[in-house]
Amino acid sequence: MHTNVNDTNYSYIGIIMLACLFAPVFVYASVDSDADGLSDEQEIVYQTDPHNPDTDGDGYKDGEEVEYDYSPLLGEGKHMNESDADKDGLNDWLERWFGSDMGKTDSDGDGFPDYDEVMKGYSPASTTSTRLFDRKVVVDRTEQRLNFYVDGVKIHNFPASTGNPGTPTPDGEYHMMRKVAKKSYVGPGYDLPGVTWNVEFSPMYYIHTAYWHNDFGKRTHSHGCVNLREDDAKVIYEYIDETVPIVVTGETPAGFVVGT
Ligand SMILES: [Ca+2]
Ligand SMILES: [Ca+2]
Ligand SMILES: [Ca+2]
Ligand SMILES: [Ca+2]
Repeated sequence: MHTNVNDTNYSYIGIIMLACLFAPVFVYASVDSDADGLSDEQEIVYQTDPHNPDTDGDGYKDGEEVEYDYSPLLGEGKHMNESDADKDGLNDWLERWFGSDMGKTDSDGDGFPDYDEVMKGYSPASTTSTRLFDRKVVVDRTEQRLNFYVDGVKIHNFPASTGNPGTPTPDGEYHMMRKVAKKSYVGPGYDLPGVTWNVEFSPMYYIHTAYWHNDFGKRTHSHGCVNLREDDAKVIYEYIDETVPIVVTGETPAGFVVGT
């Protein structure tokens, strides 16, 4: 007996059709071992347990938590922006936004920490040396806060004290003119030596520390400068440069205190 040519062709076609039918399943299937809505690969990204549908044991599945920006690691109704799994200063929500690894402090392995790269406007997920992200400082006089934005996202929200009603911090858009690590402020009725982390943004107007009070975020307290806590002022001093707009907005509280 000889094999019918047509039969042979049909069986080849059948095999090819079967292969086409199953190939996508084998190639694209994403395994979710614990059926919590996150694939095993995503569980690596979110630092969760791929074999426990509720990693933090708070009654909500890992996948549900991530979908609504809750942390699958912390429980207690905490959001992703309150979790920093690798403790590198960039919370989990920001790591997802900037595409960096929630479990690594130097995601792209270029020697520069994720946090430093983001604060300087570079991508923490790519070794490209081009600055990718716009940055901005916004001083909100109404709320008495200083916010630091990268790529339109608020990285820091520091309590501040701006100028009192009689000597308000002037509104407008500025840029850093110079930095001075330590300087004295002397004027009518005040003599303040050894003030740290000074960033001049308009002639005679600075962002700086203020060791003589602790009213940051609560009330105005200056002759026009923007007062910050020591650690916060140091962050601004370290990461700001001439390319970062400093925008002063809002209204100076008439009664000195926020909300008045
Ligand atoms: Ca899973
Ligand atoms: Ca959970
Ligand atoms: Ca982090
Ligand atoms: Ca890096």
